[in-house]
Amino acid sequence: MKIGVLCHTSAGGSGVVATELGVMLARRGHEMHFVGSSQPFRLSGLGCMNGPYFHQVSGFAYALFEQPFPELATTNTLTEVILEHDLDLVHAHYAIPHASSAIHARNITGRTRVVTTLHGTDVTLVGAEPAFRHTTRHAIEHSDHVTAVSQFLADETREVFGVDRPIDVIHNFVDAERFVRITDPAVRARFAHPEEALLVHISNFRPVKRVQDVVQTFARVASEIPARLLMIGDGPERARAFDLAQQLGVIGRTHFLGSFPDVQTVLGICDLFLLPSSNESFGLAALEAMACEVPVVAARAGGVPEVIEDGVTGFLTPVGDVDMMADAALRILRDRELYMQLGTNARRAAIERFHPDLIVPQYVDVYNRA
Ligand code: GMT
Repeated sequence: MKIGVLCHTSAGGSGVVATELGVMLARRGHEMHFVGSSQPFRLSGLGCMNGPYFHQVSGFAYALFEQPFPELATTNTLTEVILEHDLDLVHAHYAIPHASSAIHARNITGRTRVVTTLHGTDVTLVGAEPAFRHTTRHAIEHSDHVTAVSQFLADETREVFGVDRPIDVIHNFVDAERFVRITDPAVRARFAHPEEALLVHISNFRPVKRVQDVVQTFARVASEIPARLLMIGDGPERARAFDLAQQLGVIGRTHFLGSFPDVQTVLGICDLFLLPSSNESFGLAALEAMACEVPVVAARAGGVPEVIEDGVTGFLTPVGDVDMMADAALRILRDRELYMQLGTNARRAAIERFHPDLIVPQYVDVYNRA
């Protein structure tokens, strides 16, 4: 099949899923064409001889315009790609603006079909805002096919937008060959002493991620056992998290590593992943940790219980309860047998429930139906 892909290109789960899926489909012989203002964050280094191909959106600045029109420019470039490459369909990741642009390009060309995947904040946060609710609802209603990354998100979409259309639930997946435990002590020694527990958090540091809960939880853990924290990612809450780590006296043991695409080079040395989000449609970063045999302590929010089984692959705690989160973390880190068991279970779940060989064919099936 010839497939166009629209996604957010900066660091973020939906762009990561779009990229990983595009790469998997290219390896399976599909012709993948990404269209965007810049190359997706994780795409460099992952492609192969057969793509995915990347088409840069061409913009046009004109003094009369108060703001550029990125959606129209995307629609226009996508239209060119549909016509030049005779695309069978466009897969839009995130309802707005991508599904809207794809629908517009479909209407212009009178060809192609639009499959939209809802990822989370496009429904729970941004799309539900009065500023976007009509355009988001239109994008969901007028896509040829809609998928959601969790049952929670599919249900939430129907409730928030009152839409009554089929939404296929297709969970996210993880490449379990790339995301593995790293046993080389030299890699771990770059971040922690052998006796220290290594905790990690990865996100785009938006308010919904509650990164201050990560720091508070870590401070409680570090007051009981030798430990370090890796904070991977960047975003508006980073400075507040940094200040809090200073206030709580744990800045010397907290490493803000910034944002980088190949997180598997670090995840596999960690002992525990913290995910305290107030809402999370799925929690892809937690799944990537699980594949690396890293147990997760997460807030019981949104679709997270569809990924993490409480007491089996990690622990779930109420949103905002940092004491409980720290207790759960300490329970795991103090009990070697429990830690090993949870880590083993986590990787097994990642392989048995979220392997690309299980998930990618579900998308191909949706494409065929569309
Ligand atoms: O994590 C984010 O806030 C980024 C966001 C995105 O759209 O890029 O992530 C959402 O999509 C991911 C991939 O499907 C999910 O794993 C995340 O749970 C979801 N984030 C939220 O629901 C907050």
